[in-house]
Amino acid sequence: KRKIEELSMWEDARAMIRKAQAEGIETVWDRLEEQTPHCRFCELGTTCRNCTMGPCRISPKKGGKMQRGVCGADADVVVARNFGRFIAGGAAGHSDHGRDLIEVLAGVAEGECPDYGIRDKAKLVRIAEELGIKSEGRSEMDIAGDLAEVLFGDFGSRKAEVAFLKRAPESRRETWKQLGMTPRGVDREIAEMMHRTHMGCDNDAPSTLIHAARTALADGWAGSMIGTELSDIIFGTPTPSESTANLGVLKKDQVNILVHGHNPVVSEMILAAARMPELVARAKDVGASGINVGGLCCTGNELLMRQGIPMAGNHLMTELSIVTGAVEAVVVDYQCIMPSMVQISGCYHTRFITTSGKARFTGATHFDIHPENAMEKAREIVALAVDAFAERDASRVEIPHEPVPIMTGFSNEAILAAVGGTPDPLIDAMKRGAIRGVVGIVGCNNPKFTQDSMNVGLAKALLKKDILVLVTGCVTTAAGKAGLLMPEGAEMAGPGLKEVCGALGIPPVLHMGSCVDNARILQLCALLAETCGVDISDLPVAASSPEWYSEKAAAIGLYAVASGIETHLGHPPNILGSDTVTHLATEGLEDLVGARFIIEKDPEEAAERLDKRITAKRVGLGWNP
Ligand code: NFS
Repeated sequence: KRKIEELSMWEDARAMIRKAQAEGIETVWDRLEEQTPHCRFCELGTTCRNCTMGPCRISPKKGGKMQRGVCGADADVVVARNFGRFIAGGAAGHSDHGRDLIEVLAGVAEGECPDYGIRDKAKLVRIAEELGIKSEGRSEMDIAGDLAEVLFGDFGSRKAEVAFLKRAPESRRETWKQLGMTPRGVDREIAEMMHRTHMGCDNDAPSTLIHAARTALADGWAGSMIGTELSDIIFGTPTPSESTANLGVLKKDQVNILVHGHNPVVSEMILAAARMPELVARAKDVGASGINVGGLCCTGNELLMRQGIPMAGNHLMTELSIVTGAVEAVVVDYQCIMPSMVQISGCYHTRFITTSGKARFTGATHFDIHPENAMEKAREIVALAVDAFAERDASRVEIPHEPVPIMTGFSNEAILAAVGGTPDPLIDAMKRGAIRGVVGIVGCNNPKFTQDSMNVGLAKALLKKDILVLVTGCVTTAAGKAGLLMPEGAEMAGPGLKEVCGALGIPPVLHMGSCVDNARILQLCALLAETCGVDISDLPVAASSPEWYSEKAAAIGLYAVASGIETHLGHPPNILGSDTVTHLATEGLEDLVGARFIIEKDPEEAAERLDKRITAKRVGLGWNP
């Protein structure tokens, strides 16, 4: 059995794991132990359940029995098919999220969603113009309607390429064209991935992988990018602000509501309802001093970036947040929500509330929220949470420790504004080596790792090498808890980065948002490449997802690599059963798209390898290494 210290690097997590154990509450780590050892065939990616002649498994022993499934598929084909479907799942998640924002925008334009509006009018006009929609002399609602129309079109089958693809450098688009990797439509690429991996279709591993990359690119340059840009238009483009993080953000004397999931469409309404005087008064009536809304995972990131709400935690803190006994309600939309949270909520007075028809949980209280009725439902939900406060058992409340301060809100717009409006000062700082490179550390927690040890270890190792770190998703709270999201964190950086951060008053690790907001990083890379007159793969930039777990994270990794950004993973996807697929991912892709995956579980070693790439790219650009 692993010691508590091996499960998480954080004191707030360890305290809650101890409390859960004392109270007999099962957590993700208990279930991982029960599931270990995992099925070896599944780990290698060599099980196939795509038809009922099987299920089949391919033996890792070369030359022996079971080298092919009943249909004749070998390990390469089975692994590639499984990986392709894995990517399709991730791309579907981000992209369906993006589509939900188009629906809100369309609803706003038609006057059917009175609870939503256009908070960033300038961005609406700017994006519309970028996509060829005339704005002059037209009403905002007309422009919004046209923008929604164009972006709905990105999901279909009638375009040669998705709209935002033109943001990518010409050279990159040419590479995609040559390889047959140009994403045409989000739903099209995902559906085609499912088709190709049906028995009897794409039986050539590299061909399947190329389409997997195309599907991932549809996510990055359309689904996710639409999610980000429209969220900014509807809810406001983030600007730098301060907040706090860790379980200490929960308040003993207040009604605590945690928002969990991904889409700001619901959580923004919950926050607005929680700030309504009549609901605050209702909270006071039940003996609380107010209503406190905290964030978990990516919907937390969305509200942190735009509204500065405190972050209670990342993926592995979600179960533990309820164990504090101080949470009246967890309000979820979709993605990354452990079904076990229903059971854990049931051990306390916590109301577990679902809001999306796409993500129902047996045993939860469901409010069917649509853009048309969102505020009315949000008020009902907050009222329910307030009333639950009366049932809180004070003897079971334990809020671990003081929250730490964090800085957030670094959208591309904010970063460019901070350096004077154009990318040039940033490029100059990179040229002279004050900032030697940029690495986006993104993604999840996975109970197979000591929580956040890789996320934080890698960030710290890179900072020392004067590499600026960008974070999104669940790495945000990790970096925040480690003190890296404050300007003072620059003390941990090398001399060059420390100087730049000091001059600008910014942290050495910049929080850029949720996981769909990795599209911001893509766009930033494209902008840097265009300004330098090179391809994205020529830049001294890289990406990493040290503790990733989800299909979505794999899709992000693949669109990063396919966009020319070398990407480190702390552990491999389930592909090792195929030499062809493994070789392509870790070597062959370099020749095709100018980047590849690095698999490395030691953070220092991973930093070395990313640094090597950055150094080589600096030399290539004629910059001092
Ligand atoms: Ni990203 Fe966000 Fe977190 Fe991982 Fe899940 S919340 S979309 S998948 S676990 S970073």
